[in-house]
Amino acid sequence: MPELQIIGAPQSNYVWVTRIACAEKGAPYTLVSALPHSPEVDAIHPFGKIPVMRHGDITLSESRAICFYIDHAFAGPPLAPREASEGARTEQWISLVNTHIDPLLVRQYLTAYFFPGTSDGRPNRAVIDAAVPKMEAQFAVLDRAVGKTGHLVGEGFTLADINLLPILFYVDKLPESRAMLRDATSLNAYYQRHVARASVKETTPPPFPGRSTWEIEG
Ligand SMILES: N[C@@H](CCC(=O)N[C@@H](CS)C(=O)NCC(=O)O)C(=O)O
Repeated sequence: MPELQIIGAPQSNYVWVTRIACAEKGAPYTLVSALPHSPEVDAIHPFGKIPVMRHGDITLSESRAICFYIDHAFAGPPLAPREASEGARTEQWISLVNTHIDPLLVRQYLTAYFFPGTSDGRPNRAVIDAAVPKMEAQFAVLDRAVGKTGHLVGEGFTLADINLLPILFYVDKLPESRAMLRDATSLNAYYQRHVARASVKETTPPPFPGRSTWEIEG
């Protein structure tokens, strides 16, 4: 079998999702380090985003498509239920995480800390302060969602959980969101339990170059 390559930067939550998927399936892969809009990424993603994937003649962009491929091309436990309603609920949560949770928690809030774009390089308080009330509402939704079974869908660990965990890892490192996570009892228990999974631990990215830790204190 040809080598499976996941191409992107390990700190990207979407790259991390595909790597957890590989680890859960037991699919061997090589992480090829590349930034968005680099030639190797632009050759595969029409808008230059990471991750992209190469497996022999097969190239793919978009984390959802890559995870579908990993789930169906390799042996190992299914990453999404094959039964219609639970499978659809998994897609629903992947979509909710990618279209609501990621834009607020990652693109807006986390970026205001790690890539603030301020003249002095300090966190962008205006962006953070605007995000906080909306974040509180999202934490409440997630807390309720995992309260019953400790998973986003049914009784098992699925691609829905895989999509959420990297985001929770990052919000656990920043002051306002860490406090919200700790206050959301069910979500915090869910996070602490699943962040200890081997597939998550073995793929956890190092801090951005030039930083020694992910943590930022308030
Ligand atoms: N819908 C894409 C989103 C990927 C994405 O936004 N990746 C970010 C890094 S986490 C990126 O490449 N950003 C560069 C850009 O937007 O130009 C997926 O699921 O793979």
